[in-house]
Amino acid sequence: METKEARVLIITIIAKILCLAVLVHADTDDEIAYQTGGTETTKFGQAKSVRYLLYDVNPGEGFNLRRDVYMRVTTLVQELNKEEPWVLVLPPWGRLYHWKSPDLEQIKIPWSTFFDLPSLRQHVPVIEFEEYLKLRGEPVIDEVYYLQSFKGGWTKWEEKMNITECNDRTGYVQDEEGSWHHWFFGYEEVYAKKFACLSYMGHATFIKPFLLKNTTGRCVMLPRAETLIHDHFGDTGYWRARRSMVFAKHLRDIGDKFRREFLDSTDEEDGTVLKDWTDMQRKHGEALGGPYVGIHLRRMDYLYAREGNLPSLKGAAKQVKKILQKYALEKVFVATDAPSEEFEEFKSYFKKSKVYRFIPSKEIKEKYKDGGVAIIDQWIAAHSRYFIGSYESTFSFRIQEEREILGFDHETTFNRFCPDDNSDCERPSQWKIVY
Ligand SMILES: Nc1nc2c(ncn2[C@@H]2O[C@H](COP(=O)(O)OP(=O)(O)O)[C@@H](O)[C@H]2O)c(=O)[nH]1
Ligand SMILES: [Mg+2]
Repeated sequence: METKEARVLIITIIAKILCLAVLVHADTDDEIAYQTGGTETTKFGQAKSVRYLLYDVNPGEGFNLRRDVYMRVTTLVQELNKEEPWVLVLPPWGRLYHWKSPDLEQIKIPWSTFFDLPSLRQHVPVIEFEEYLKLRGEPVIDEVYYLQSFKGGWTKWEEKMNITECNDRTGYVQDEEGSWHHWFFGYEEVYAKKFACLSYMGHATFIKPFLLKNTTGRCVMLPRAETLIHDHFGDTGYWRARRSMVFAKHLRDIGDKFRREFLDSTDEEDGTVLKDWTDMQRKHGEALGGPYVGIHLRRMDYLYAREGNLPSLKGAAKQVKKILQKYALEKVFVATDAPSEEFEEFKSYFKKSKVYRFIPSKEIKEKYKDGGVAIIDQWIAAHSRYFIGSYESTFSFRIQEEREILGFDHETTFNRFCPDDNSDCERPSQWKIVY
């Protein structure tokens, strides 16, 4: 009798401790946000609270390299989730060097402006920064590790990391109470509790043990995440991440409308109907594309940055005309960052063919900003029968990847403009999709 009572008592105590443990962990209601749904979760494991990974990229980097960094970070998040639940906090978009449109406030832009979040979530758990702030109930980031390269460069590549002093000015400043302040995407109220510089040479997942064992904060931020390199560039994992980065529907719709109205291009006729990315696996050549040549004519800072590797406007027109003839096409769609005078000059070299550029309405520009307009350009260019990109432009690379996903023949995708004095220039590398 006594022993039975004692047993009941012990069981009750254990149950209470377990309950308490869960309560202690669930200090905010964020666990609730990540229930997978359904009531059939009967297995009891150790209750682990969700942790958050936030990152940022070197302020000088453009939109399309940032997309690549996102992919590397998702590889890390996937690996972390094999051990305990981690959610990726999406760094708000803003203050990009190329986003120069006057009268537009281009900060604190959520990812949903540009990408389809449900699609991203089919790859890794993600939330917007503002959602994180709401869930957390306090504008705090627990630990910040500013990634930097090892001082003095390197002669031998090896994976290593070390908390060291900061090589450069980081922009993070500490107040009297010990809190750290920074631009933090324009959220002035946000502060960090801890800050350190982390010299790093390695793949993205090399930091995993450090995050699991050496950090305890609920939210860890990694500025300069471009320091993390791809674990496996171009493999199935790379392409899963890439495929999950589906553009927001409102942007695709605008691009599709333009294709229909000006370029005689519809998905049904062109073989480019989009499916849920997890079910979509199209063979090369299944996509035909709309009856137009799509080009990405990178100008502006590239005229200096890639001097000697870009054609003149006249030279570019000449190369396009050759393709129009070869494929018996009459229309050209131009995605470009060129000012209108340059576009007009380019257009003037065509006598018979029609040359189009997407010009956003005031409303579209205000709603979707320079970033959204650039995506619409990428979307339309990606659906062309034949694409020509600009030398070493990540903007062009992302279009080529989009075409790989859609199922175009390589011949029509991996092409670039040659400089005027070398019409036989090297073709871009062919990063073919794998499933
Ligand atoms: N709308 C539009 N913007 C462009 C185009 N090309 C470049 N840009 C802008 O310039 C930026 C170029 O930076 P980035 O994305 O890093 O590509 P990269 O510099 O060409 O490798 C883009 O993100 C756009 O903001 C274009 O064809 N159309
Ligand atoms: Mg760039």
